[in-house]
Amino acid sequence: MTVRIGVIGTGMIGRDHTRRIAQVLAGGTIVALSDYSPEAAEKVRDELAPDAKCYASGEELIAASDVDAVLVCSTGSTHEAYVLAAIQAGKPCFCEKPLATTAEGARGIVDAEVAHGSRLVQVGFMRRYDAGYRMLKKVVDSEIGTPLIVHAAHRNPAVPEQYVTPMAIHDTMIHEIDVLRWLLDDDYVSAQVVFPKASRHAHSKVADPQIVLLETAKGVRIDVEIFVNSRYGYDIQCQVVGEEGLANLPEPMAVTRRQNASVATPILTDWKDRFVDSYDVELQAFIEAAAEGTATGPSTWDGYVAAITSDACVTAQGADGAVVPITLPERPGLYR
Ligand code: ISE
Repeated sequence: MTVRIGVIGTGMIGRDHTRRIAQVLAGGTIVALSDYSPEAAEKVRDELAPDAKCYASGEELIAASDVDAVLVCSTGSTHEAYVLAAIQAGKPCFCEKPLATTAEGARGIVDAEVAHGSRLVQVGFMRRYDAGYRMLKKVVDSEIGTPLIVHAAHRNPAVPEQYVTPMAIHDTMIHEIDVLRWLLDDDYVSAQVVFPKASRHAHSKVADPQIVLLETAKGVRIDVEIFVNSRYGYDIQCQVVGEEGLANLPEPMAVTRRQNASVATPILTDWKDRFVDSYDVELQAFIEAAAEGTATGPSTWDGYVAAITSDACVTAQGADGAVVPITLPERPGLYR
C-alpha cells in the first residue's frame, strides 16, 4: 500500500520532509500540502509534488478523504490542535517537536490517543534514529556495565536575536532530554541549572552557556552543557560513564587532513546537516507504521515527558541554582 500523505507547514523542515517522501523514501506519496502562506505551499507543490492538492487550512487537509496520514511541520504553537484533529480523524500523524508548547497541552494529546485506543502519533525526536546514537545505545546496554554518569554537550555556533534563555531548553536541549531518557531507559527526577561566566558573543536576552544537571530515577547524574554561541561549530557530544568502562558518541564522518605540520578534522556548522540521515530513517519508519494504521518510535508519552522535563528545566533556570523536582504521572498502559 502506498500511504497518501498530507504535509501541514511547508517551511524549512516541511519542505525537506516533502522532498524526502517524494524523492528518497519508499511507500509514501505526497497528496496534500498546506501552509499559512498559500504561496509557500504552492511553491513546494510546484517544485516537489506537482500532483498534490493545496488546502487553505490544516484542518481541511486532515479531513480530506484521500489523505491517509499527516505530517505536522508548522510552527510549534499550532501542533497541538493539528495532532488532536488527526487523532480525531483516526489518521497516523508525525509531529515535529514540540508535541505541544505546554505540558498540559501534551497531556491532552495523551488522553485523546488513549481514548482512541492505539498509537497514532510519532514525535520527531530524530536522534533516536541516528546511527551514532544507536551504536552508543548498543554499547551502553551491553558492554560498559551500569551507567553512572553522562557528560553531554550541545553547541551551536550562533543564534539569532529572537533566541532567548528558555529556548536553550525548549528548542535546543529538548533533544538531549529525549535521547538521554531513551539511551538510559530511565526517567528524570530533578533538574538544576547553573550559569558559568557568560560568553561575550551572547546577546543580552540569552544566558549562554548554561549547564543543566539532571538526576534520573536510577540515580544516574547527567550534565549537559548548552552553548549556543560557541563560534567554532555545531558540536554534539555524549559520553556515558559506566561501572566497567566509558562509551562516547561517534563523531560524524569527516576527512582528516595532515598538512602544514598539523592534523585537522572539519566540524559541521549547520545543525540541519548533523542528523540529516536520521530524518530519512525516522520518516521511513513513520510511513511503514502508517501503512498498518499505527505509529512507532517516540510516542505522545515521550513528547509529554519531554514537555514536563523542559518546564522543570526552565523553572530551574530562574531558581538560582536550586534543584527542581520532576514528577511524572502514571504511564498509561498504551505506552508501556
Ligand atoms: C533547532 O531547532 C534544532 O532542532 C537543533 O538541533 C538545535 O541544535 C538548535 O539549537 C535548535 O534551534
